[in-house]
Amino acid sequence: MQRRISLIPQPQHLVLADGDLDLSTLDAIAADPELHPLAWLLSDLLNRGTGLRLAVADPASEGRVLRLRLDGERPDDLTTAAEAYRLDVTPAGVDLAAAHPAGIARGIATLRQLLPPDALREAPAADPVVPLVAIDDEPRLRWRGVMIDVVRHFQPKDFVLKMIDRAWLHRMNVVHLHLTDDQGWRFDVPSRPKLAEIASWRAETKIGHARDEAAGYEPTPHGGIFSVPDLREIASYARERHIMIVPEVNLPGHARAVLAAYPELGAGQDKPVSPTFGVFEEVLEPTQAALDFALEAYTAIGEVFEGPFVHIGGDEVPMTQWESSPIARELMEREGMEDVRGVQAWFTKAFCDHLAGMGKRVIGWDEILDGGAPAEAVVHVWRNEAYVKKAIAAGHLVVASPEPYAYYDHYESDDPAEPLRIHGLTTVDKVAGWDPVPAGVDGERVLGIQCQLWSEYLPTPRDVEYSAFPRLSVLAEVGWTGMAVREANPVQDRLADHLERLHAMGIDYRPPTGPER
Ligand code: TNX
Repeated sequence: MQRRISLIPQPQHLVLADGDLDLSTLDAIAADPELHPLAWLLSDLLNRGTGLRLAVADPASEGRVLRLRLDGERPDDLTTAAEAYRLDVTPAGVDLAAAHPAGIARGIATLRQLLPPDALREAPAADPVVPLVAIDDEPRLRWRGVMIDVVRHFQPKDFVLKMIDRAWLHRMNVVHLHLTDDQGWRFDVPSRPKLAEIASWRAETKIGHARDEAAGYEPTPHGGIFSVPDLREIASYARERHIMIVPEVNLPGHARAVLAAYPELGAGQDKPVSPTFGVFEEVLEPTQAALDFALEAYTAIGEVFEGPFVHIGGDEVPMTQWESSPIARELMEREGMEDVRGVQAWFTKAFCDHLAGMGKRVIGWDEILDGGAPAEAVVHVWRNEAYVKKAIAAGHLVVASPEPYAYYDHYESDDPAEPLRIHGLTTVDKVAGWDPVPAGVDGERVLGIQCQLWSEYLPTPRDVEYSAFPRLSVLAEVGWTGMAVREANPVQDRLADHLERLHAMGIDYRPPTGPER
């Protein structure tokens, strides 16, 4: 019988041979010293799901081993070459080689998918047996991410760690944390104590859909904040798995929570942390005090997460307050700005300069293009693909998250039994058919793709994962393989087998057959 092997994402080259390798017949995991942390992680995961105990040994070990080794000249971080790997499973053992430790991390994810799905459980439930294969693999795109919105509904640290693991299993490499918005501020800046005291809590939350005014309010306060040690733990957890955390501090708009704590940084209205969702006109005033606050927040977050990118948000910034603000007028005159959108550009440039001084690069939502942004800022496109072209024409690199394909707070079908979602319709088939590099676009300018889990209507981790999976699995495929691979071997055909993995990992996914009733 033809053996079936259903990996997601599909590796670029895979040759399956007859027979299996029982990892319990191996002596050890032999690894280069630099790879020992990954080797121990793999050892621990094998132990949990299968009961196997493989010690980590030095690379000179002879005999039958599971070998992890660095091979060839080291590519730069965040290149496709950095994530390339070769995985050979033969009767003699396992050989996983890569030029960069990130490639070893991706190869481990593939090896875990070669095991029986039950090996992904938290206690021994499967034999440590893998098919004999030769895999030669490398992603199509450099940035394959998922955004978690811990603001609209706070999602606890353990859930963030789980999502890092899930991203890892799908060979994704970015977890973007949306940490600040109108409805809350979710990371502690000890020098600004009112962020924890005031901005991280809201007194009530709008029930049902924003449109449904009669639905009323849930009167229970909602909140939460990550302490500095929480953030450090998230940072280390991601680093061990070669996943980049991109922290987002969304300014100068979506600022209701900051302004509830520090009203003097805005135009002076005294309003609470927002209990409703949408776009609000409150923004930071373009004063030195507001800028100092923002830069302090960026310094704090940039120090905790050592990765090269900080997300400055910048979406949906209404200009109404600045239009009538004498302070904004004065700035416009001083800087010779003709358009009030220049005020946002003034913030964007100051954020970019400050973060560049910390050795960081900025990424911001595509609205940063409207008033102009320094060319080194990466543009995170969310509105539609026209902005991919616009951003590239303006000299930027792009991360593509266009709403129709990458927003998993959208409905999954038009079945009225679907749970409440914000709007939209983003089916598995639609995600699977998405080519993130539209015709006529230089693929080198598209850093990659990302899906977004906005949580206005996803109040608990269970809701987030139900809406994320399996669409996120399909998105991982879209970032890893090109259209030719996906046409020859549709990801939908591999999904049923993959759902067994999601189930074993304890993920409460939405069944592709329809919502549960
Ligand atoms: C638009 S995408 C927003 C978010 C919402 C989301 C809901 C973006 C940059 N801004 O504030 O949560 O739509 O789908």
